[in-house]
Amino acid sequence: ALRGIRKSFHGIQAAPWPLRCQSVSGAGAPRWNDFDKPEEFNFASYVMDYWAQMEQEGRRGPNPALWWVNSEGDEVKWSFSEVASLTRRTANVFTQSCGLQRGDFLALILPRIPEWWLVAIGCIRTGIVFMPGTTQLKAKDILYRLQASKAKAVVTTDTLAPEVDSVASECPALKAKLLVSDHSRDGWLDFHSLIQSASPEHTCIKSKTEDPMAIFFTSGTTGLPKMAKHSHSLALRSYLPSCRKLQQLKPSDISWCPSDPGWILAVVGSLLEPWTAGSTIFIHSLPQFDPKLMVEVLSKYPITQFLAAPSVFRMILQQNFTSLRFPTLQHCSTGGEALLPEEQEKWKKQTGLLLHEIYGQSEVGMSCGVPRGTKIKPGSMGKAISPFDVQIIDSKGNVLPPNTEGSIGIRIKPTRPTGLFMCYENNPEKTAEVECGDFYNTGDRATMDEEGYIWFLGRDDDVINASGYRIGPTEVENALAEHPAVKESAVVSSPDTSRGEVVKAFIVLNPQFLAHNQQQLTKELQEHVKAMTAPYKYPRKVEFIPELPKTITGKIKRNELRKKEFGQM
Ligand code: BCO
Repeated sequence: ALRGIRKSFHGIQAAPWPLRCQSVSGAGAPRWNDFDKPEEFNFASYVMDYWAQMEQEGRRGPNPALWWVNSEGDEVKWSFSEVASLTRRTANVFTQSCGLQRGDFLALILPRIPEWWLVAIGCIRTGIVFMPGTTQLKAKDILYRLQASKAKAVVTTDTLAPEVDSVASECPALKAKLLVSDHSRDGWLDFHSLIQSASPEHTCIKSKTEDPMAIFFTSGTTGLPKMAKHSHSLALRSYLPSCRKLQQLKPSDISWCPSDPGWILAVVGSLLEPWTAGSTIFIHSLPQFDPKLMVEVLSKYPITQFLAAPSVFRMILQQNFTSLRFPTLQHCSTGGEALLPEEQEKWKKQTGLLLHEIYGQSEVGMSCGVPRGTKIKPGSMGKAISPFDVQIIDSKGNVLPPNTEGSIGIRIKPTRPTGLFMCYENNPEKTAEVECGDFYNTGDRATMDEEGYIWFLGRDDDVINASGYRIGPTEVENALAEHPAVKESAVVSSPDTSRGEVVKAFIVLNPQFLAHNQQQLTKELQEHVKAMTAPYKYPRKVEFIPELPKTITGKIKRNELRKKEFGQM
C-alpha cells in the first residue's frame, strides 16, 4: 500500500488556502469555555484548515502533521496543508465519484495507514458519518455493521475486500466500495487513482455541532453490538479548555497512540486531540503487536507523548528490559481498562515517567482522567473532565456519598454535555435503558473519594474488558454455538496477569465429542471463534463442564461462574 501512497501522492501540493477559516482561535487559545456549545462546529474547517493557514503564515514549526512509518523503513510525512488538500480531494471523491451525500454512513475499516486519516477528515468535510471498525472484523461482523447501519459505502484494503464481497449482495444500501491498494479489484473503486484526479478545491459543510459525525459499534451483555452515534461535539470537546489541560499537547509535540483506528481511543488520541493542538500524529503500521518493537520505536523516533491501553504498558514491562529510558518521551497516558497501582509504580521506576490514567467508553470518549501536572493517586482513574459531571449513582440515579460503591453516571439532565454520544442509532430501547434519572449510566462500578478521584471496581453486567476490548459474552457464545461439539456455553471474564482480564468459555459438549482430546478440542474451538468473529474475542481459557449453572427459569448464572474465576466464591 505504501508504494501506492508514494506513487499516488507524489507531487500533490496543497492548494493555496483562501483565508476562509471560520475560527482563528485554534487549540492554543480556545475561544469557548467548557460549557459553551456553539451552534456550528466542524473539525476540518475549524482545526485542520486553521493549522494549514498557520503553516502558510509561518506560524507553526516545521514538524509534519502526520508522520507514518513501518518496519521496512518506508515513511510518509504530510504537513497540515497537505492533509488539508488531500482531505478536500477525498471529500470530492466521496461526493463526486461515489455519489455520497451528507448524512450517509460509511464503514471505515483500514489498518494504521495514512489513508485512514484522509477518509475520516474527508467524511467530516462532507458530513458523511464514518463508522470506524477494527481490521480484525470478519465477514459476519461486517455484514452486521453494513446491514444495521444501511451503510452506503465501505473503505478497506485487499485483506478485507473479499470478506466484504462475500456479504455485499445482502447489503442493498451499499453503493460504493473503495479499495486502498496498489491493485485493482472488480467492483471496487480505486481510492488512490480517484484521489489523484480529484480536485483539491472543496467547500467544507457548515455542520451543526449536534449533527452526526461518527458511529462506534459497542458490545453489551446481550444482543449484537449497539451503534453509539456521536455528533461533531465529540470533536468540539477536544477543543475545550478542560480537554486541552489533560495532555497539554503543543504544536511541537509528536504524539503516538498505537490503538487500532477502529476504536474511539484512537479517534480521540490519534486524531482529534493531537491535531486540535497542532501536534504531529505519529503512526507506526504495527501489523502485529510486538512490545519489543514498541520500545524500539519509542527509542528511535522523537516521540514526546504516548497514549496506549494498560495492557500495552503491562506487556512492555513484562519483557523485563534492563533499561527503559526514552530520550524524548515526556508524557504517558493510558486508558481502555483498569491499571494496577504496581504497574504504574513499575513504569515510573523503569522509565522515570508518570503514567496518567484516562477513563472513557465508546459512548463518552474520555470522561475522567489525570491531567498532566496534577496529583496521581495510584489505582484511581482520576477526576471528571469538565463539562462532564461524573457522579457515583445508585440504581435510581441518586448521587451517592463519597467512598460508596455505585455506578459511574454522567449527568445528562438538564443539559446533555458536549462530547457525550447522541443515542444508540435505531435503538431507542437501549438508549433509554442506559438513562438513569438525570444520568447516563456507564455500567461501570466505582467509588469516588472526597477529592473527586474515581476508583474503578468493575462492570455491573456481563461485559468483559479483555486487554482494553469490550466484549459481549453472547457474541462469543453465538460463535461457539456454531461448532458441532458445543451443546451450550457460558462466556465470562477471567483474571489474567498480562491482559487484566481474558475471555473464558465454559462449554458443555455434545455427547459424541465427550471422548475427544480436550486440548485439541480447545485449540479447534479457539480457531473456530477466531474464524467466525473478530479474533480478539476468542476464549483464551476454555473449561469443559458437564452442565452450566442455571436459575429455575433456565437462565445461565454467568455471575456465579465469573465470581469463581475471581476467587470470590
Ligand atoms: O494472542 P493470539 O496470537 O492467540 O491471538 C491474537 C492474534 O494473533 C489473533 N489475530 C489477530 N488478527 C487475526 C488473528 N487471528 C486470525 N486472523 C486474524 N486476522 O487474534 C488475537 C487478537 O488479540 P489481540 O488483539 O489482543 O492481540 P495482541 O497481539 O495480543 O495485542 C495485545 C494488545 C494489548 C496490543 C491488544 O490487546 C490491544 O490493542 N489492546 C487495546 C485495545 C484498545 O485500544 N482499546 C481501547 C478501546 S476504546 C476505549 O476503551 C475507550 C477509552 C477512551
